[in-house]
Amino acid sequence: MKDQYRPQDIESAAQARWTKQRAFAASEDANKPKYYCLSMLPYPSGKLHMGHVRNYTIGDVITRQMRMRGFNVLQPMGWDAFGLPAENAAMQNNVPPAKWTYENIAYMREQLKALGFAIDWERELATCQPDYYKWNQWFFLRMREQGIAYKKTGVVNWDPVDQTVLANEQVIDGRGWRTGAEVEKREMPMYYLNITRYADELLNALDGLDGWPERVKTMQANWIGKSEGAEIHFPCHSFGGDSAIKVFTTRADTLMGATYVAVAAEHPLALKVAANNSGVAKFIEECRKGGTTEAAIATQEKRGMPLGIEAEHPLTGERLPVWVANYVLMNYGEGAVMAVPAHDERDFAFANKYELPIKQVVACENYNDTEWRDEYSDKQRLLVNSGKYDGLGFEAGTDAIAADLEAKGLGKKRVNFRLRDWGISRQRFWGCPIPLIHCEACGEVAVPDEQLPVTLPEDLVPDGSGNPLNKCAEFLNVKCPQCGGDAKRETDTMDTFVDSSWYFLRYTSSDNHSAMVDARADYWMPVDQYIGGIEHAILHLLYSRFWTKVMRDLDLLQADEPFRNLLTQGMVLNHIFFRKESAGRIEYVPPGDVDVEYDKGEIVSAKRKSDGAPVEYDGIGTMSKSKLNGVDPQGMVEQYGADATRLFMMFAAPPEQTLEWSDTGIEGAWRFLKKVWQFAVDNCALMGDAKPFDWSKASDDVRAARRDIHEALKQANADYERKQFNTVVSAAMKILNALPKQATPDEAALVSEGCSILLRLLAPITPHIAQQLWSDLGFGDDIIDAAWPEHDDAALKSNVIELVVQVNGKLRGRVSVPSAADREAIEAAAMNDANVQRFVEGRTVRKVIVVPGKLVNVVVA
Ligand code: ANZ
Ligand code: ZN
Repeated sequence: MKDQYRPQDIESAAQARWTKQRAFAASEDANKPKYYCLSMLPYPSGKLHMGHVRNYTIGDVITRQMRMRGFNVLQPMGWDAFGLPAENAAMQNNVPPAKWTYENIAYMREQLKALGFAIDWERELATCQPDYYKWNQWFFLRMREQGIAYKKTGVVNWDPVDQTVLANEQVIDGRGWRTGAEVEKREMPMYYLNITRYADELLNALDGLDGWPERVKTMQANWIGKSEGAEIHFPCHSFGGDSAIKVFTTRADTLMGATYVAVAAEHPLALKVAANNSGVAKFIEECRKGGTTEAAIATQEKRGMPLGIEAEHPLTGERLPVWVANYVLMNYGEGAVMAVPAHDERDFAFANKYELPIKQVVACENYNDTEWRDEYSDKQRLLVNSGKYDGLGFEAGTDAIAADLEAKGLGKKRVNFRLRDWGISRQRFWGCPIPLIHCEACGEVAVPDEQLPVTLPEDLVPDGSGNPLNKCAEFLNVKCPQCGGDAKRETDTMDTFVDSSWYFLRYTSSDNHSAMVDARADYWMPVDQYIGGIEHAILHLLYSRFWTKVMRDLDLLQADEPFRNLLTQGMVLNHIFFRKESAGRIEYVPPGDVDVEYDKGEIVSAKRKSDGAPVEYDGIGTMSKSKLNGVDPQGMVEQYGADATRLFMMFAAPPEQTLEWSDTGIEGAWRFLKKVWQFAVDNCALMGDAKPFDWSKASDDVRAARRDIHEALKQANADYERKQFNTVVSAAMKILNALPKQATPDEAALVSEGCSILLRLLAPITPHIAQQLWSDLGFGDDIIDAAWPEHDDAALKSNVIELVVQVNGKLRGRVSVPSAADREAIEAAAMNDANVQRFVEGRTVRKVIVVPGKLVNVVVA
């Protein structure tokens, strides 16, 4: 073996070996338990960042350990390759998004390979490949047949200067990101997926996801937002006929306190009034400009206008004024509310502002109708001023009122969800084309299955003036599949969340060109461990769950849920330095270009290396491009090797916590690996001579060292189980420390066993060095095929025990004695202890009490 640890050599050798062996090519094997380990696929932005490295190292550690534990493991990788950044880069550099994307993929693939991940590259996919997105299109058509994909008018952001639709992230403070023009809302027909059909299942099934973090489940539950309440109709004859204003309420019990009805600005009734009322029209126009997020609406000043029409109270027939109000959301419930100002804070503020009547219907002492108190909306109180419903509580009151409404045909109990259907149409180029054709004679026609995929031209360069597909005759012009006449292709593409909603299924059947997935999906699904960022806690995970359930219902899959266990890794952080330029502009300085002075672990001063001038410290934060505090993993791998990089990542923090970048950390990792290497070099010959050994005949020292090793192993295995890889690394360090540095021939067996445990424990984390030493030391050819080490219970039994020594019942010392020691030997050891002697000196020992295995009490007078 080589004297020096040189990661550059051994890492590429190990990687070449695995590639040649197709070591990580997974195949379905009914005789082994399967384990599907998946990390979220990266967006091919150009190069890997530290967050990727951390994510994929966690996944790889799990993958490799499960493999050594005898599981049939699949760890695939792919590219979330459609999306906006490729279009932006295309505009900047005048290259087609396809070229930019495929080049990035090629570079990042090599980066991943250099990190030594145990990936089955034969299943690699990129979502921008026709072979992949063909199945988006195929499945979209199946969903359309089922009514799960349907068309309705939606609102988009429109840049009037560039004449283009903007994604939400391209709208900054209400203006287009490129033109700075005020963004308009435009209505256009779009496709939606009926995820709300699955709302109940998506919510209820969260209970079964034991392997998911509670907080992610809570976020999903809140997003789905189930409310139990009632739908109530307020008859309104202003526009003739029998129409009624429908509202959704969670407080039907307070119906007798309703004093007005309020509708959203976009509500059809408001629009009808606006047609002949310029004041109302103006108000609606203003509301449209305001923020549309729930948070913005909750905090903005409540404003409204009377519509000049009335509605009837469904139980009393009383006439109530109808208002339009900016605090009513069009896309929640019915887009209208029954206002109960006495018991709803928003209605209360509104009624006070516009002097609308307030009628208390829930018992509260000292009710004051000008000062809101939270107890006014308390559900634990009884109804008052509500006629026959007086004295009823929230539930009984709701039931009674709902029953009376139902009898009159004016309402019923109902559940409402916050979740909206998923709008998937994007008026963008770099995405999966929606497979539809517009024919003047036949209308909207599906592209026949045998004509799929509808391929996106890979040579177009967007120029900022909308979707280039609209100007591409070759793409646009087709024959109608129904009548054969001239027709036009749909140019909208799908939301890129579609691509990532089922990629994990395609991996299982990636070479099947005649089906979206096949029976292999049932072998591998569900994913046993999914690893990724918390930023995907809601949408990506919810869409994937939904998509999986739809595929199940269309008999393509058996699984109900895609991901059995979810690990959300913490962010990678680094220091942030900056200085203020003369114009007050902030200039960030990369931490690598800063010399810092510490005092008691705190940064007290910092200077820029390149010019020696002072810089200010802004604390620690997520590595980000804008703050220039990212560290490029490439440099780290080149300098220290993949193993040291991986080791540092795993040692610095448990996977779910934030990880603070540190130069000393990576150096520490590197030094530890050098020590392991040195230990192997020093003891190589000795280990070659190691023979099977009867541990019961070992010396005390050997037994003590072996106990330490097996104790560390036991701890490490428990830590692997709970994915605390940082303490696995500590255990490996303990084992190295427990091994004699200059071992004697007597210790050959100990060193050999300890080293083989150490290498196998480290193999998932630092696979290259583990492989090299495993074979150099003659343990075997391939450590990836070695059995996972389990501790020996017998080794944990101590042959030395520690006893507490008391003098007159007070703790005065501790002594170690062989576990087989008799009374006299124990007594002698206790009396020999220096501290005990101090307390006994000059006194008469009356008696010595020995409690075997526990303590010795010396009684003195
Ligand atoms: C009368 C009432 C009385 C209400 C009361 C509350 C308290 P969650 O729990 O989030 O589902 N609401 C209904 N539709 C709305 C819309 N489109 N925009 C704004 N607010 C709307 O909230 C349901 C409650 O939010 C409903 O119950 C309704 O006000 C309001 F003492 O109706 B409530
Ligand atoms: Zn036609």
